[in-house]
Amino acid sequence: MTFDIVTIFPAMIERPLATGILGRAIDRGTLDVKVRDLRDFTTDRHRVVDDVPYGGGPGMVMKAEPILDALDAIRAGAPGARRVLLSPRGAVFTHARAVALAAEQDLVLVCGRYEGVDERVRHFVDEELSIGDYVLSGGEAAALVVAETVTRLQPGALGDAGAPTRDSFFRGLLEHPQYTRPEVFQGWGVPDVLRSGDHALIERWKRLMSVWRTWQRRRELLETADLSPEEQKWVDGFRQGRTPDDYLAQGRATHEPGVGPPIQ
Ligand code: 9D3
Repeated sequence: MTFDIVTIFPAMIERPLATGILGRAIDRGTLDVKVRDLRDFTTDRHRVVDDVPYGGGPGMVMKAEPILDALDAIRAGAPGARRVLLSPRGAVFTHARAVALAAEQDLVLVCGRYEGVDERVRHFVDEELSIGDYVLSGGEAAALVVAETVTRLQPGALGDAGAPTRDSFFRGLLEHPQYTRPEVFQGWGVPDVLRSGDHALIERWKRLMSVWRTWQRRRELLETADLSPEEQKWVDGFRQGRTPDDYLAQGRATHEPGVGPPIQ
């Protein structure tokens, strides 16, 4: 896959891309990223990329022409690339959109700055994406979010053999609690079930806690989550005031669904 990222701040993009999963994908040759300095596509002595807004108002607007010239130059190397404008007015980027973008061969990510981008740029991109309802100073952080999310979805991008399958198993639920050593930290223990060695029970506990967490923190996700009949039964129970304890009663090693109070 290739990414062409158009920005006036290449340095905001370069180091993060060279790090972690993205960096490894680049090193392995499965990902090629070109960061394009928008100012390289200006033709004036001062390399101007912005101008005052028609109709007045605060701040500056990004000019269309340098962006279009950058898109034309990129088309030479990646003719069919999908063009994405990162914009606070775009559709919100979700896992589903990431899956769609991950199926593309080439992506162009255009980062806006200032108060926004000349509206006519919209006619030359395939979609506009926002990463959420909060204000960034520009599209660079958003482009990194999209690049990392899409790269993770590429086959073989993750070192751990189990992780990619888990990702494609994304079911719209929050994760269960996780623990590592020590067994007691500052008086807080680890649920006994996780140390029971009973793998079927552990898997059931993980699913139950995943549904419970989602019920407690992101209830709206359960409307669209991909639930098994047993998981749906748990949700119905939570709706009637039941808690994970009610479902762990049989065959359970301890009384703790999650973390208990501090112990001596
Ligand atoms: C004062 C005018 N702003 C109203 C909130 C408009 C505005 C223009 C440009 C706000 C932010 C930006 C810069 N942001 C982005 O380019 C951006 C963004 C974001 O701010 N939030 C979430 N996703 C994205 S993607 C690009």
